[in-house]
Amino acid sequence: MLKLYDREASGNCYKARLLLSFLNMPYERVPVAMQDGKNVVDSSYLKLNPRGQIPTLVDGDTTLWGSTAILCYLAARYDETSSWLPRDPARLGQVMQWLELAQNEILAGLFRARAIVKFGLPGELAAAQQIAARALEVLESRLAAEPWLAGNGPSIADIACFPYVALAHEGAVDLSPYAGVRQWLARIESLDRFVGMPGI
Ligand SMILES: N[C@@H](CCC(=O)N[C@@H](CS)C(=O)NCC(=O)O)C(=O)O
Repeated sequence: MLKLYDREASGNCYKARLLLSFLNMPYERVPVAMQDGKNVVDSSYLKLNPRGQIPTLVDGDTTLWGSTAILCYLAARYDETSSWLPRDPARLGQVMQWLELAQNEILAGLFRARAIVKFGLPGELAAAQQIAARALEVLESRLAAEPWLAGNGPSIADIACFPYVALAHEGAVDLSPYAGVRQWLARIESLDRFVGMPGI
């Protein structure tokens, strides 16, 4: 069975849990504790993930770390419809474009603001909130006119960008100026087999 090294409060782990739920895949969760802002891991975990972070996925002989890699793998391996990770080159490129936003402005902005406010981790809140606003403007530039980030249906682009935007309130980031983004959040939450996490 698939094994996900995980923590309930982690938005990056939640990305994997959300896709696994949409794909209706059973899996085992292995909780990783946090102490002083760092994961409590041993050398056997570092062999799986040399960064010491979560999430990490183990599927038989395949071990992958990082939410982006895990989303791509699960969709490519288990989504028989190819809708979560489209094969069409232009749409695949669009998905990758939003995965890039998820790993850059969304992490440096929305993730960091939440880490500072909710978990007391180091960082400059005002700077993180400014980057968060930039990420939300970029999302709004697409979502004001289109329902989904890439193509005309949900994909892993939406899953990758969703958690830290939906958790914006935990980083004192105001979503009220972004009507398209707020409608998109509700659209994702109304999909079949959607699951939440604490705060969502
Ligand atoms: N780019 C990575 C970021 C992973 C990440 O930041 N994980 C956090 C939890 S959300 C973590 O493990 N933090 C504790 C640590 O770095 O020791 C991803 O998307 O998976």
